[in-house]
Formats: sequence, structure tokens, C-alpha cells
Amino acid sequence: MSPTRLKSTDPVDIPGWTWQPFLEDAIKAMNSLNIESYPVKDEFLFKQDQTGSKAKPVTVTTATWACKTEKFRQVRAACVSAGGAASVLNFVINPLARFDLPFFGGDLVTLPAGHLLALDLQPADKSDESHTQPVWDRLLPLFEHWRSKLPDGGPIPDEAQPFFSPGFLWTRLPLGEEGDHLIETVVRPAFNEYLKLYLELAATAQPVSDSRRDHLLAGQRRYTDYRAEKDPARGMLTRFHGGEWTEEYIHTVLFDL
Ligand code: DBV
Repeated sequence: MSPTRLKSTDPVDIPGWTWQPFLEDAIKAMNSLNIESYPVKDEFLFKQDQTGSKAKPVTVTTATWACKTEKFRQVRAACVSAGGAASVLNFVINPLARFDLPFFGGDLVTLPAGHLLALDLQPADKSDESHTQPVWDRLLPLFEHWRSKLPDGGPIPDEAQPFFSPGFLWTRLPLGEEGDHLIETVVRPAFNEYLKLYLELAATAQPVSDSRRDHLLAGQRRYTDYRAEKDPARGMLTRFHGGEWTEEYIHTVLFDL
């Protein structure tokens, strides 16, 4: 039953985890890169607990897939499966600050109340035009195409603004056939196109100067600190796996810069 994962690039195979095809698409898209495993402690590679009541226990599983490449400091997928209670793929690519690249971020979340779906190429410094404009010029046409097929997800906090691009694709979909259909016909191709664009930008990125790297690194730290501090999954992960495990997971795996 419980698959042994010895290293972070071993396959994630959690029975009933609905986002498996998205992770498989992402790993395939990176297959021409030279992928190396990224160090992740055993307790975060695969963690299984019971939640819910004594009468109706629910098995909850969190697995982490991760790698590094020539230009990516860390690529990591947090994979959460808790039956009807939750199914999540949170996927982030953290580029080396030596390359002038945004982050790739995907948050694919299914809860009893519905799906919450977020995709973006997120800037390390939104006020830096030489960092953002070449990305946004190519991202916005994709965004316009896919967002016309999805309901808007509604407002996000003002304080999050510096960390989003104008190509932030954000929607809420209902559970059931209608939502599932949009996930397969819109969200999945949008995810793959955003990722394809990101990998194209990375393929042509050239190393920058030390001072430029320091500037980008400072922006990456602001982003990472914000994500760790505001992680919307903190409550859920704490219920599933406890507070100590969750804080260590957030600070040393999910947002470890
Ligand atoms: N979000 C994470 C990580 C998760 C995760 C590491 C391990 O950053 C899951 C899992 N996101 C997750 C869960 C919820 C959300 C919500 C479980 C639901 C929380 C709840 O309702 O209990 C996008 N994700 C959200 C929300 C936004 C995002 C705007 C709703 C706001 C909120 O409830 O606080 N997350 C946000 C974002 C990216 C992202 C822009 C990058 C594209 O990963």
C-alpha cells in the first residue's frame, strides 16, 4: 500500500489523488532537462496520518516530489490526498537567482466546497520592468485566451498584489461534472501552456551579473517569506499532520530559500 519513496524524484502514486495527471504532465515537460533529485527528508517525502472521527477515519497523505536542474534551484510539488476532504497539487519552480526569471506557481485545490485553481508566472520584483515585461508580453495572450473560458475567482488580498502578475489565472469551480469538464478542457491545457512558456523563457535565460543576481535574490526572499507566512494550507496541514511537522515542512521544504 504505502509506496516507499526513497528520493524526491521517485514517482508519486497516491490512490485516489486526483491531480496525478497534472504532475505527470509537468514531469514530462521537463524531461529534456537534466533533472537531479533535491534533498527532502524522509518524513516529508511521504507522510500518512488519520484524520476525521474515530467512527469515520480518513487517511491523509502528503507526498513531495522535487528536483533541481541547471537553472532551477528547486522544483517542488506538494501533493495532498485526503479522500473527499481535500486533494491538492501545489507546484512551484524556484529559479536560481543567477537567471532573470519569475517563479512558476500552480495551486490546484479541491475541497468539499469546490475547486480553487491558481496559475501564474510570479515576479521576484514587480516594479522592475526588465524583469517583468519580457514575461508579460508572452504571458498575457495566454492569460486572455484561458481566462475567457473560466469564471473569475474573486478578490485576493491587496497585500498579495506585489507577488502576482497581470497574467494570474484564478478561478473557483463547482465539484461534479461541470467543474471536472472545465478542469480537463481548460485548466489542464492552461497549466501546460503556462509551464511550456516558462520552460521556453528558462531555456533562453543567460546568467546575469553578481549585482543583478543579488537584486533578484532579495526579491525572491520577499516572495518566499510572504508565501511561507501566509501559506493558505497551514490550517489544513496542521489538522492532518500536526503543527510541528507542518511548520518544518513550510519553512524547510515548501519555502526553503
Ligand atoms: N497553497 C500553498 C501550498 C499549498 C496550498 C504550499 C501544500 O501555497 C494549498 C498546499 N491553497 C491551498 C489550500 C487552499 C488554498 C487557497 C489548501 C484553501 C485554503 C482554505 O480555504 O482552507 C493562490 N490559494 C488559495 C487561495 C489563493 C491561492 C488566492 C485562497 C485565498 C486564501 O484562502 O487564503 N497559492 C496562491 C497563489 C499561488 C499559490 C497565487 C501561486 C500561483 O500557490
